[in-house]
Amino acid sequence: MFEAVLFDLDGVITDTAEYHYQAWKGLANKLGIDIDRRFNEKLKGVSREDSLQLILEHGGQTGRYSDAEFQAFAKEKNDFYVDSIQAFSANDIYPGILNLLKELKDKNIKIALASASKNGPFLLERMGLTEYFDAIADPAAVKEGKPAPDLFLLASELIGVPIQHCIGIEDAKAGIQAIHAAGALPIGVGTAEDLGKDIPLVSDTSLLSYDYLVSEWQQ
Ligand code: B16
Ligand code: MG
Repeated sequence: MFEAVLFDLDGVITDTAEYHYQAWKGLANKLGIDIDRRFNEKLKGVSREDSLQLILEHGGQTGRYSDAEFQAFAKEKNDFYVDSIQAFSANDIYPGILNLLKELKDKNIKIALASASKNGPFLLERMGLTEYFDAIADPAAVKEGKPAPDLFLLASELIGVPIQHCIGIEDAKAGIQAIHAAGALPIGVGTAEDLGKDIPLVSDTSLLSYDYLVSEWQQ
């Protein structure tokens, strides 16, 4: 049986994916680059710097800005994003997630956060979820972000559970690839079109429960 669940945050625990999108769209528009929701799928789970790089590439502006300008754009996006999440609370937890965390605690299953976001700890605090997490993998502590396996491997190491005994839950293609590469069982929140046909998928988080995870683990 699985012994731990490694959670992505944005798009799995709460709807910050939309706020990231709005913040990037604002910055991209200012730079004269148009991005839409289809393109945004590529940014999900991807670090702040890598996301900005992808947006500049998309707009044919690779290499146009100095390092200092690049960092200033990344900061501008983050400032906008951080402003937009100040009022987050327990009301913003996605359906089914609090119940799942409680069920996992009851069953003595370890819980860790494997989010690419440096704002993850702040959001868990705002939503009153910090106490459920046995560990938070720091994205700044790993060499490579998603789709590389590093963050999920770090999360499993921090809770002392071999990665092969872990389930990873993700809403992003890059995150599913990272879980696969790490060697855990991926469960996707989203569509087969975005995440692939070959993994267990739920269309929304209200369908996630301990029993559902057990049934997928036993497949
Ligand atoms: P930050 P996740 C990811 O979080 C987001 O999906 C992605 O859009 C964002 O760029 C990345 O975190 C970095 O976030 O700028 O707040 O450090 O989905 O891995 O929980
Ligand atoms: Mg995500």
